[in-house]
Formats: sequence, structure tokens, C-alpha cells
Amino acid sequence: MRVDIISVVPGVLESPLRHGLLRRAQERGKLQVVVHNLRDYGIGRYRQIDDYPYGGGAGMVLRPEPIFACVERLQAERNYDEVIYLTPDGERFTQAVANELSLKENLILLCGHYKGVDERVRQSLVSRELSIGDYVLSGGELAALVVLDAVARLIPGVLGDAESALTDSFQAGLLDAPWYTRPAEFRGMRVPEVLRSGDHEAIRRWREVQALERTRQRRPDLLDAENV
Ligand code: 6GU
Repeated sequence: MRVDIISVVPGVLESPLRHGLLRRAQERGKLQVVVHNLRDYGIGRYRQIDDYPYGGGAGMVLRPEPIFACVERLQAERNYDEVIYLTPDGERFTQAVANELSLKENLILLCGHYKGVDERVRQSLVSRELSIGDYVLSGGELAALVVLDAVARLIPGVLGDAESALTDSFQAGLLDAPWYTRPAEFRGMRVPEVLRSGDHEAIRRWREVQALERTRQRRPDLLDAENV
């Protein structure tokens, strides 16, 4: 998969792309990420990318020309499955959306800033708008990284078998069961005996019950039929 990220502050993306899962995915040739500085497409001597909103109001709006120039240059080179704009008023990003995006070949992630982008970008360039939750971030970069991480770890060959994404919280529509490692007793707290029993069927059933119970207590909304 190839992902092009368009940003006003590309430096924010650097470290997460060079560490951990996103680094491994790139090293294994499963993921190619190309970051584009919107400023490189700015207008005139001062490489202008934003301007005051028509009609007044606080904050600046990203002008359409640099964004169109950058996206259209990319689209001239390959076909993109989606041009995704990260915005708090977008569709809620969920595991189901991550699963769907992990099957795509080429994606563009457009990060907004200030008051966002000129509406004409959303009208005629953007194919999909995603929000990572009901709170406002200062820009779309952190959201783009959240989306990219959640998608990249679903690409076959990025995770090892041991960390298989299939057993994640949410992948089965449930929260995860509790996990323990050594020591068997720590400060008087013992690891549940069943986990040390070697009875794999009993362990599987225990985890299933724990996952259901945890979901019922913490996220009953996930068990409502309309959300399944
Ligand atoms: Cl995608 N962008 C911004 N700026 N804020 C957000 C968001 C996105 N999702 C939740 N809050």
C-alpha cells in the first residue's frame, strides 16, 4: 500500500513514521509513505497557503490552489482509491473503516489546519472525510497517524503471527480479555488458575466470558444489535 500525506507541518509526522509498527511495515515493503509539505505548493514569493475567510471570522482557511496542485500532481502519476480529508466533522473512524482501508492500494491523507480547507476542496477533490472522535485537534496530522497505524497493522505480513490482529479488541466486536505474564503471584495478586492449567479449551472459554463481561460493563453500546 502507498499512502501520500499532505501536511502544513510535515515534521509532526516524522518520528511516528520512523519507529515501531510504521517503520517495520515500510522496511518490510508492505507500506510506502510519502509526506508532502503543502508549503511547497504555496502561491507566490511567500508560498502562501492560507488566507482570511470570506465573510469574516477568526482563524485562517487553507486556500484551494496549493491543495489542488499537490493532489492533481499525485493523481497524474497513479490512481488513488480515496482522497481522505481528516476533519472533526467527518465520518467516525472505526475498526470497520480501518479494515476496509487496509484493502486499498493507494491513499491520499489530507491534513487540515486552522479553520480547515476551502469548501471547494471538499466538494470536488475529497472522496471521504474521517474523524477520529468527538474532540477537536489543532490539525489533522495526529488523526492521520492514528488512521495510518490502525490500517497498517492490518496489512498481511506487517504483524507477526504472535500479535495477529484477528484477536484484537473490536475485531470481534468485543473488548479484549485480561492478559497476564510472569510472575504467577505479584504483591499478593495471583494469575487466574485456569491460565496456568494447560487446558486450552478451558482457557479459550474463560477468555470469551471475560471479553463478554468486560464489554457488558465498559462498553454495553458495542453489544446493542444496531451496532453489530
Ligand atoms: Cl480528523 N482532525 C482534527 N483537526 N480534529 C479531530 C479529528 C480530525 N478527529 C477528531 N478531532
